[in-house]
Amino acid sequence: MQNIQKTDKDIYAAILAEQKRQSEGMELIASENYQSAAVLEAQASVFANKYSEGFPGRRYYWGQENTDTIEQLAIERAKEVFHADHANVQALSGAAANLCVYSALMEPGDTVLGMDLTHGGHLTHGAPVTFFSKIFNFIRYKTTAEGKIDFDQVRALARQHKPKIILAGFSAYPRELDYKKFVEIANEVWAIAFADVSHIWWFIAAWLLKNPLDYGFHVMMTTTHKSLRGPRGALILSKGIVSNPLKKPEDTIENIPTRIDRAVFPGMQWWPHMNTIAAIAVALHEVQTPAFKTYTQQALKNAQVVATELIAHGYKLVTWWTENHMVIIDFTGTGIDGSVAESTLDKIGISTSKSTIPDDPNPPFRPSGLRIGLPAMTTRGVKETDTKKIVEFIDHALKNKDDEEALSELRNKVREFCKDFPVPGV
Ligand code: DSN
Repeated sequence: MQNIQKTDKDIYAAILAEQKRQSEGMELIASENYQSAAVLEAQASVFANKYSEGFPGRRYYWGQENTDTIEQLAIERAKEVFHADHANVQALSGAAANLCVYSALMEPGDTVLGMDLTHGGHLTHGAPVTFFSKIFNFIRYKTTAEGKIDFDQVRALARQHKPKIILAGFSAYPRELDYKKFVEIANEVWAIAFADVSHIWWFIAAWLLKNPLDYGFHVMMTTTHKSLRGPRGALILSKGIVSNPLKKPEDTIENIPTRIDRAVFPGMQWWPHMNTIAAIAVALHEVQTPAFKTYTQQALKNAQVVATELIAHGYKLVTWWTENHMVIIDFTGTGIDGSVAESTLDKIGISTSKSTIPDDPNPPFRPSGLRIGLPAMTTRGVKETDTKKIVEFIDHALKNKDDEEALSELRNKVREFCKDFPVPGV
């Protein structure tokens, strides 16, 4: 950073301060992770200088021989990793990608059946506060009181509302999804099956969780900055000929890839960020290494150690287990809520995120749950024994939440612990 240091002291100071914050703190927000030095280099490359609207071989400006190379590599790598017939790598984020998928496959007013935000779904799956929900009609399925998806309800809502899209995907759900059941229901009502696997795609890439595209899903989306450890962007992946869910002869499934590309450009986004696409290609290359598989296996072990240890310390968990990288503590009846837990842990340098639980008796800004995720700390090298220590830090902090002295002592211990686990790229 010699150049920023010389030209912009304020931003340089802020970058150093953020490096210190990240290094001295423990990142347990389930959607956060660290990009490798190679990914950061690709993002900071000269591809940031180029306008490249269009797709490889079909651009509007000249000088695209190198942008075509990187985008084609990103596409080919994404298709290989995800068993997809088509990949669009241009979406600027997960939210933009979801909007592109909706607009590619539906008309305004059409219906999407997705998971309720307060039961683990995502804002962009139709939360009433979003602009998306003014354009499309979102119907929401929920989980049972035990926290698992209620497929009887999914089927009943699908029969009643005849959605164009049935969406499987979540932001706070610690279990694997039953894609076969989703596809059965989608086929029954002639809906497109769309999976948002942003949180879990790394397990899919490493064959630790099922790939929705192998189970008859038509479209799948993932962000690239969570477990992929790539830049902030998204991939939209789809299959070739599977069935004809849109019913009109001109709308065969072969058109889904074309519709998605058109929805991204010229429909919604116009200019791709080529430096981001270069970094996505680098991250996808990293995913294809044996080290990445070892990383995902370790993350799963770490998350399961957190679940076991929290239960041993007397905590209640949504579904009492995890099959992915996240654990959700249910604080109901304990006199504490997710918001208090989040701010208490922040005081000792541990970042987590409050979360609703199924049928949460509390409002969303003060929900009863806390989501803890292991992707970032696993990237920094924590193993099972370290993970047990992390649970002890959490437990001590929550049991001493009003004791500032105890919290300050714990803050120092967390800082010491973090010294053994450096942040990549710092
Ligand atoms: N912000 C992400 C999460 O925490 O799940 C989702 O976009």
